Amino acid sequence: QWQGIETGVGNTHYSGQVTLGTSKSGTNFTLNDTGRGGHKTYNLNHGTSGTGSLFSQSTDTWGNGANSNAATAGADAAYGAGVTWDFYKNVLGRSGIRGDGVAAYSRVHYGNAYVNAFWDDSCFCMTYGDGTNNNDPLTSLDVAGHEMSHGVTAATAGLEYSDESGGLNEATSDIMGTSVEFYANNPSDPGDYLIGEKIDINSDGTPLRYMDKPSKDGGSADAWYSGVGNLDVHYSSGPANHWFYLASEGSGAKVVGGVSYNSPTSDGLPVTGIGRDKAQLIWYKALTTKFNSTTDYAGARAGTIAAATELYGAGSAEVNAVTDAWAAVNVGA
Ligand code: ASN
Ligand code: ZN
Ligand code: CA
Repeated sequence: QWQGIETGVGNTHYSGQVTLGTSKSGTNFTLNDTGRGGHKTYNLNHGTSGTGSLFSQSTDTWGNGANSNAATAGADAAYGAGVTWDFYKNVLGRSGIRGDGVAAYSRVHYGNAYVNAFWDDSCFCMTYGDGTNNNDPLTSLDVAGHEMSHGVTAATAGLEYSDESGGLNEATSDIMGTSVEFYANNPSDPGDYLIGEKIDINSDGTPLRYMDKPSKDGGSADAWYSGVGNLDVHYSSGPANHWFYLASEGSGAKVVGGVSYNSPTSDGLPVTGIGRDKAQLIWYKALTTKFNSTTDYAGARAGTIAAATELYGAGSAEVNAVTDAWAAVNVGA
């Protein structure tokens, strides 16, 4: 399944031991995944510009799981890019971020103790900081899937990164990043409806965001209100993240993969979930065929209902769940 000219072994920090697509260059191996559009992983070695150097070494075993080994973050990033590629290709039928079969590239060890990761459309590349004390690299699967999905949004709906469309842009990345994490089915980082639970970004073990009840992060909105678009986009994403959880799993208390969730509804009415696979397909179809740069929450409701109607038919359980989940986050007709 993991194609490349060579098949390497990655000893990652977050995802255990994984298989990586690599290449041979002279007597060295490189982190160049030719089976997935030619994705390359570079070591910025604490620089902040250019590409640094392509990971290259004499053996095809990368990293040792510890952050003191520079190739460990490289292995996590290469794995994250590979799983994200496979998710889009195998689940959604999209070949690469732009859909043209061409891979992005990734850079790790950006700056010094830099606590962020970011997608940049101008280089068509993905960059990861090393986190607090250079000890919590931002290279977990959900973060990788989140950031690279910003590229998919830019190549499709083009949701502007402000106001309600900005919240929908962020939510798209959380929805797809979580979907990537579930798709990987990796026992070291099982799928969940939490964002960034592996990277200890708050230095207290808590995740960055919670899709079942977004307000648990102290800033996100659980439901839409007039003015939600004035929040930071990582908080105005809340209602759409919550919609995704509710449409997938339904309301109330539930344990998924060993994690306990308890998702409230703003209208007090229950929502019956249709499962994550259908919810992510509906969101992706809406993103790629219904949304545009200025889509707001009302437009997201209309777009996802239209997408669900095309996929499953008018009056279907899926259309009802999509509609009920929007009502549950205070987005009505
Ligand atoms: N990690 C952040 C994000 O993807 C970077 C940013 O603020 N754009 O949202
Ligand atoms: Zn983002
Ligand atoms: Ca997660």
